[in-house]
Amino acid sequence: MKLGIAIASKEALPSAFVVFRDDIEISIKKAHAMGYDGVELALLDASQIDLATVDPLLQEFGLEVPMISSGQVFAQGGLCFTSADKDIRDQAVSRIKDLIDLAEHFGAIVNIGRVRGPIAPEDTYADSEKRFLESLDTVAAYAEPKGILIAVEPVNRYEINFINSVDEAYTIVQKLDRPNIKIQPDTFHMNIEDRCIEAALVECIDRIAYIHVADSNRWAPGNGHLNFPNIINVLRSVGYEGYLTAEILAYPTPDRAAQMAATYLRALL
Ligand code: LER
Ligand code: MN
Repeated sequence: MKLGIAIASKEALPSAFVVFRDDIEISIKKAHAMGYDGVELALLDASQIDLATVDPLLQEFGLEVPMISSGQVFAQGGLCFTSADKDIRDQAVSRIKDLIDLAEHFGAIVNIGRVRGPIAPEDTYADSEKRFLESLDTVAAYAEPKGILIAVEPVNRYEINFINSVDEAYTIVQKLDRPNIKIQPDTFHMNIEDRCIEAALVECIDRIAYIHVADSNRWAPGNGHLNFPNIINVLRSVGYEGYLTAEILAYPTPDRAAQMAATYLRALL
């Protein structure tokens, strides 16, 4: 397993949930110094990344970009896959396609988190799910010939009312015959939504491509009551070789949070 850390630019929306919010050069240098293998880029749109700047830095510090996350696409303008407004769905799909093009450059996975959209009060689960699946199918079909995986992230009920548990995500993505659609569990959300974190990870392992790690209080792993030694042993036993990426509150400071996560997780790996 490899270690990642979620980062965004200084201009990122407050809702971008990352540890480092800084010049990408500074974040890459720090991530390398702390022992991370990769940086997850939280983006509003693909134009935020200047490859002429980023590529040499990644090469110099030996880091990968394993994931491009898309939460800000929803947070900024409410663009999402469940919207009853076709124009909003089309804009969300188009923004994700741009992120897929960028992901192809890095060989990164593209995350579908809050951009999946909520179930609106006037809407039904069935209609929302149908629109979500149509959009997901479109972006996965676009990503497939590029060799890019799309990872649907279950997010807890206090943030969104659709696809909360890993079980629910698994059941929904099985409805499409697309092997490049995966699931991206986040241990913080799983602690709220899943009956048993370890059991859900084992049951859904064939679809799990990437994992966000945070403790029960969303601090760096090791600061709450999740049993990370056990979670990591279970993942190892089922052959998981992907990323564990720290997506944690930047407490007490971004540097301290990032270093605590790296030190604690590296010792377990
Ligand atoms: C995104 O990865 C996530 O976990 C969300 O909770 C951010 O709001
Ligand atoms: Mn997450």
